[in-house]
Order: sequence, then C-alpha cells, then structure tokens
Amino acid sequence: MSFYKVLVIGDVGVGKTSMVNRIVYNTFSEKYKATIGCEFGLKIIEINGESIRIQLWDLAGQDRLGGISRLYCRDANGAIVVNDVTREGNLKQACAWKNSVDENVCMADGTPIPMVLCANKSDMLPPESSITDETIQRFALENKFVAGFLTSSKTGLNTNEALLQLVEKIMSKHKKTTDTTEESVRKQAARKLEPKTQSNAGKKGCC
Ligand SMILES: Nc1nc2c(ncn2[C@@H]2O[C@H](COP(=O)(O)OP(=O)(O)O)[C@@H](O)[C@H]2O)c(=O)[nH]1
Ligand SMILES: [Mg+2]
Repeated sequence: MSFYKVLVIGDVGVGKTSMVNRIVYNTFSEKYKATIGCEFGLKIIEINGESIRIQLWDLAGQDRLGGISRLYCRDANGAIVVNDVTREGNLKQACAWKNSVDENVCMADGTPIPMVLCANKSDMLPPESSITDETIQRFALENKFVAGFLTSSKTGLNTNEALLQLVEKIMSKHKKTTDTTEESVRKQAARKLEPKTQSNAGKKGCC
C-alpha cells in the first residue's frame, strides 16, 4: 500500500483544519479553534484499485513567520496550499507558502514536490465575483501549482477533487522518477555493451 505525506499549509484562519476535517471526516464546524503546532489526519483513497494512505499534516499558520520548519517538510510528497478568497491579496500569500516549501524539500530528482492551490471559502463569494474556477486554475498554473480549485470546506466543494489531483500527480511523478532510474540503468548497461566505433571513439568532450 502506498503512503504519502501531504502538507496542508496557508495563513491562519484560511480553513486548513476545516479542510482536513472535511476530507477525513466529512464534517464542518463554524467554530474557530486555533491549531497548535501540527495536527494529523489520515485519508485512504483508492486509485485504479490501489489503496493509497495519505497522511495530512495540518500546520499552524503562524509558522511561516520564521519560515516553514524543515522538520515538517522532511519527506513530504506534496502539499495543499490553502488561501481565503475573501481576503484581498491572499493569493500572493499562497505563492509565498509554495516558495517556503520549495526552499525546504524537493523530489529525489531535484524537482519541486507537487502542490495544489485551494482558493477556499468560495461559498462566501458574491455571485457577481470575478473569481472563478478558471481564474484560480490559470493563476495556479502560472505559478507552478499542479492545479487550482475554488473550494469550500463548508460545502465540500472540490476538496476531494483537489486531493485526488494532487495524489495522482504525486503518483505519476514517483513513477517517472523510478522509470527514469530504470531507463538510465538500462542505458548505462547498453553503453557498456556498445562496441567502440570509429566515429564515437574519436568524439571529444562529454555527451
Ligand atoms: N464559510 C466558510 N467558512 C470556513 C471555511 N473554511 C473554514 N471556515 C471557517 O473559518 C474559520 C477558520 O477555519 P480553520 O479551519 O480553523 O482555519 P485554519 O486556521 O487555517 O486551520 C472557522 O471559523 C471555520 O469555520 C469555508 O470553506 N467556508
Ligand atoms: Mg488550524
């Protein structure tokens, strides 16, 4: 059974704990209870008949003031970056969070870990709002997120979809890393077996 560690990050009060509760327990509370340090949630999802265990790390938002802790980020496979669409300028904060994670953790091949952007509390947007799924998705892709969603921990809008898309990306990235390794091993072996021809024997410099 695959196991992935997923960080849930964002400013205080944007709805991180509510999102974890929605994903794991399918519940919501209007009451605000500050998260101290880090809380955990475990979600098991099935993808193509395979059970995937996802450990959600719900971090206290204050942490970024001193930079996100390297310890929290260690071995993280992906992140859900939550922001509050009702707060002006909060999308920029999501990018700051992403950068903070990128500074502390990356994939084995040196590329960034996958992250999805959840523009949360969308149930509070006025109907005439210019913020839509499309604008969030565009912003997310421009800023190197895997995807962006308008979400609501209150109604459950897109919370599972965001997680699913993230996990699918994590899985494909892991597969790719493994494939690349296997391929490079194969290439190495093939190179060893290759007889030295006149043309490549005379080549200078590296390939
Ligand atoms: N309307 C609405 N309120 C939300 C949503 N998500 C969280 N909240 C409320 O926002 C407050 C902060 O939520 P919380 O999950 O504790 O934020 P955290 O500090 O990021 O963990 C709480 O009062 C929640 O009930 C949402 O999607 N819609
Ligand atoms: Mg919290």
